[in-house]
Amino acid sequence: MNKEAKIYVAGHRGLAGSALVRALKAQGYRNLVLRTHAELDLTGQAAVADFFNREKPAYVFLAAAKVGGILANGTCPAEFIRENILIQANVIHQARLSGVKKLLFLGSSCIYPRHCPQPMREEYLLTGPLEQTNEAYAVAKIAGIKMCQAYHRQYGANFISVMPTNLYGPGDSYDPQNAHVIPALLRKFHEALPDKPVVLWGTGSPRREFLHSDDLAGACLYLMQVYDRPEVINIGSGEEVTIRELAATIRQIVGHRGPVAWDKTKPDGAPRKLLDLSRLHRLGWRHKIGLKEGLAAVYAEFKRGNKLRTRLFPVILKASVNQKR
Ligand code: GFB
Repeated sequence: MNKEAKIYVAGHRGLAGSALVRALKAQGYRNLVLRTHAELDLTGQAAVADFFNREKPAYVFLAAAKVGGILANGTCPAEFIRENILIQANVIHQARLSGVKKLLFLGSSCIYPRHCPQPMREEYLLTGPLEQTNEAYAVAKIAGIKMCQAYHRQYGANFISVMPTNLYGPGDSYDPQNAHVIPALLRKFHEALPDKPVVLWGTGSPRREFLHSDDLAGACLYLMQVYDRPEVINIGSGEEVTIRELAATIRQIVGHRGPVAWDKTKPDGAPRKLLDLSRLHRLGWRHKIGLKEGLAAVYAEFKRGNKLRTRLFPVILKASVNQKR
């Protein structure tokens, strides 16, 4: 990828996509093509075909997806499977038709079987049943991987797939019901009242590996330069904690002193999802941002965003009152 190459980042407002744009700009890539959801609905076949015919990007980072935490996955499986399959099918197919030189597809560590040996090696894909809480999302992501591999085999397309572990970072969703665990806990502890327990979900015993989105973006740019094989490649930190340990760390960062309760009627999800990173490390990439450091930075960003919202709120309110007049 030279610095003038036309690069399309699909999903540039999301957690992964926004980090990719920051990393590309920081490395001097000047010719980025970006479209918001309102400008281009990636589930629409004709609109995506038209976009690729007009823009003809040379490189594509496919970071657009419908994503959410454990509860969102459980309550809206139809949306997760439909939207993700449509987005992937449209973007991957049109990328091939319009002559894209290389495409990087972002999968997820939930593609591996629920009872996968740990750490999870790339070759364990499709060796056992999936975790139920996010099966629809995982099946869609597996379809995306298989589509990249099929286009590689049949057409010689240089389409690669990466499997990130659980991500966190700036610009995440903080929706209490739909968010992933890190933004959900940051918000819960931040908004907690001193005498009421903060209610967390499940038993706290599942283990998760977390990676900052800026590290993910660094790895993706690196792999775009050095990796051309159809086999999937894991991206993670190797840093694993239990949800209980994660909660204790976040509680400390936020400075919360009140009680914590665990709602065991909510699902735990996969007991463990630690990625094997041998392939990535052999290629010469390692993460830089430690979990505690990353969490503190994200909490600082969350507080800045909150302040901004509180400051803007009276202005927005006044404007809407004025509009009604
Ligand atoms: O991040 P998370 O929603 O998704 O939840 P998964 C991780 C763990 O945190 C689960 C627990 O064991 C939750 O029960 N948890 C505790 C909480 N309190 C909370 C809370 O307030 N909110 C949330 N969200 N969790 C996702 C998949 O699985 O992983 C996605 O559903 C995707 O499809 C993503 O693959 C990477 O790690 O369980």
